Amino acid sequence: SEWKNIKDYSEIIFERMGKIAKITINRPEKRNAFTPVTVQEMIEAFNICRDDATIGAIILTGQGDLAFCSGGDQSVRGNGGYVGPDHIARLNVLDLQHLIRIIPKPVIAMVRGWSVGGGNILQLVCDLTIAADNAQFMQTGPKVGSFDAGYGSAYLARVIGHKRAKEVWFLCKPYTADEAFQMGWINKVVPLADVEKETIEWCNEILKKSPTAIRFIKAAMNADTDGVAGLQQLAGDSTMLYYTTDEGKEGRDAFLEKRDPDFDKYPKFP
Ligand code: 2NE
Repeated sequence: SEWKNIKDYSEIIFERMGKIAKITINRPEKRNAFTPVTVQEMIEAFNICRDDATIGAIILTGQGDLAFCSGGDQSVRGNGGYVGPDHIARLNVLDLQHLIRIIPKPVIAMVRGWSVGGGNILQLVCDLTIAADNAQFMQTGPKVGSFDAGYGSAYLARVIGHKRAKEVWFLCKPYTADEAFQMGWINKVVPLADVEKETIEWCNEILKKSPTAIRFIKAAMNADTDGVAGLQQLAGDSTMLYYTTDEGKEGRDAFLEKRDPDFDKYPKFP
């Protein structure tokens, strides 16, 4: 089996192989730096994955061996954000971070080469990260006049600890794949030639598990770290399940039939 194109885009590649989707940032000449267009295309592709019941896992990666993503394209950075064809300066990568967090399917970052700046935050917000042994991880914000004080800082501190997270941001130094692994920043390091095979194996292992169980585990961890917004996701998943029960349907049916609901017949679990 091989990757099959799902939809054509200008700055990403969007493919699938069976139940696994792969979104590839395709600007290797810029170390896969993203523009508002790249981000908008990724948002659309992730939403397609979200709605497609036949997709169970999503890989996010960058084209080529040199970089996963080098963050926002500094050549289109304008006054207040990154500027696309609509001439509006925006930070739409924050919407993408949030989407990766809330999409109820596992998202796995596959990192070859540099993972830098806003690109490294995309790696961070993915559920799991498999890195090639040539991967390097770095935040550059304070060097290039930028910062991510959201997931990029507060959530990074949850993942690697406060001292380490401050070190990453204050010094802006690169970390090898092995160092990132030691910090708990990423899940596994494999030889460059094996990284896609390994990532697909992890996807296939997850795909054998109950998708609803995976969904709730992801939502529960978000609830713990994302406050009311995280709780909303877990609550929404509960509502979804409740809507599938006879008890939930009785409430809807009684309303539509203009009668009192009879909830007595449903079990009251301990
Ligand atoms: C990524 C890195 C370390 C790679 O270094 P190297 O030596 O392998 O490649 P080189 O020669 O620096 O890059 C190759 C080409 O890609 C461009 C370069 O300018 C160069 O172009 P040419 O000279 O060949 O024309 N390029 C690389 N990264 C780019 C970028 N982000 N924007 C525009 N062009 C880029 C090295 O390239 C590097 O350090 N890149 C910059 C990393 C960076 O500072 N990113 C922005 C962080 S801020 C951010 O992402 C952000 C945020 O903080 C908050 C919200 C949203 C975004």
